[in-house]
Amino acid sequence: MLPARSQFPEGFLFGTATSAYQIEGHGFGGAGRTHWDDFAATPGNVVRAETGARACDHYHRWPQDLDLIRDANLDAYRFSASWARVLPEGRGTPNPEGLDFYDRLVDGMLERGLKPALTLYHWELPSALADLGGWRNRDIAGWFADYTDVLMRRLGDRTWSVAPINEPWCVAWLSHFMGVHAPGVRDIRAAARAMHHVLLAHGRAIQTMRGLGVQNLGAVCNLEWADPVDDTPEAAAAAARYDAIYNRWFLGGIFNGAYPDLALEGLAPHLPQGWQDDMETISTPVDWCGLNYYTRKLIGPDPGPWPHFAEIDGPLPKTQMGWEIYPQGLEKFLLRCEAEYSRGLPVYITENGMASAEVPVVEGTVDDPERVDYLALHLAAAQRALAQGVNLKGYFIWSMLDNYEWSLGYEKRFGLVHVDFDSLQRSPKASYHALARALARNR
Ligand code: IFM
Repeated sequence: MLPARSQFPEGFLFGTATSAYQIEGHGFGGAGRTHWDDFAATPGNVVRAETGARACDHYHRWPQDLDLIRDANLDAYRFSASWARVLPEGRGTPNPEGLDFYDRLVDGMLERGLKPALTLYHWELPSALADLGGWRNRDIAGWFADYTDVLMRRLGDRTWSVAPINEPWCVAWLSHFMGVHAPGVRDIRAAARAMHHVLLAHGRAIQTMRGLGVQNLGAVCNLEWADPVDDTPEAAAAAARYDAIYNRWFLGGIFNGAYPDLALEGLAPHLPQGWQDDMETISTPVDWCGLNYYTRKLIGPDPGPWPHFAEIDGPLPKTQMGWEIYPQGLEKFLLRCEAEYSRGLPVYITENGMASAEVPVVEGTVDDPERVDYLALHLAAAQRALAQGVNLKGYFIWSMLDNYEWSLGYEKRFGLVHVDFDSLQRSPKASYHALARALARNR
């Protein structure tokens, strides 16, 4: 059972999150090509070579989707804008239809009493900028600031909050070192540069929005708790290195203006010259900190080149993603964040949720008790952190709709609402109904 709204502090926000490429249908409305279209068109990168061309067709069905969010008794909707929908070439002439779309979408949220929580970049880089080196090219910070300016001149008077970049670890490490996401590069020098440029772009966007007077600006990082696989000093060192690269690099850069030594030991030789001079821009003050949390990893040493760590399959129950369910990690991160990074700023859990296997729709709904359990366990972790003094202000569930799970295509289902990807019919799952009951305001 999910805890009721009344079991959280007055004003605690509940929301749900999605992203543009995963739900909108990128083939509509004059959006430009993105590196995800290119990545998916390359054999072996994405399950069944699926793309976001149609996705959930949210581009045309957004009124229905916003109604569903309102009717779940949620307070806020975390969504992203697509850079290539706003600027099809990444720079230059905006696409008026794209700007109109986001304009209507934000108004649609306000009309339904939902707070618009905007993310400027959730991974679909315009191909024209990928051609120029994408996140490897330092100029991306300026291109991103210009895009921010175009979009926020249009929306900035009505957004409730804005975060420049969703999950910088995925933009940089997952995509340029592990090669799992677009552009599918596996190269330490590219990774180091992307790790730095993604934060420089974040800082430039914050400064641009401050200049425009846009309110309530934050940063959203994804975190994974790292536990050593055994009691050896080698495993402890490997887990600490994993933690430095995955978690501490981004929070450290944004909130403390410093990168962790354990990550610099391998990345510093590959960073652009004079990177230290950018730390002031990167740590431009923000108003809140967003944490995306799903799982932990068991880490052991690896004899290969730096960073000398390997992920080891863990023993805990897992979601459809193969991710261990470990709510304790969320509590520990909230405490760490408060003590070492956000230090009293409002903190939001900006993503948490699970994928579960497809279950047939029966009488308009889907039975997903495992999702209710997962959410209840993580909400309990959030309550424990609140009781220990963390300035936690809200919780967003990933995701509203089943959607395009990147290189895993459409078969990993994270939604509170089931989507039939043939008919595009939406069917609220049992977890959606449980949430609506728990969040009802006058129970
Ligand atoms: O689907 C993704 C989302 O795009 C970013 N955060 C994690 C989710 C689940 O993998």
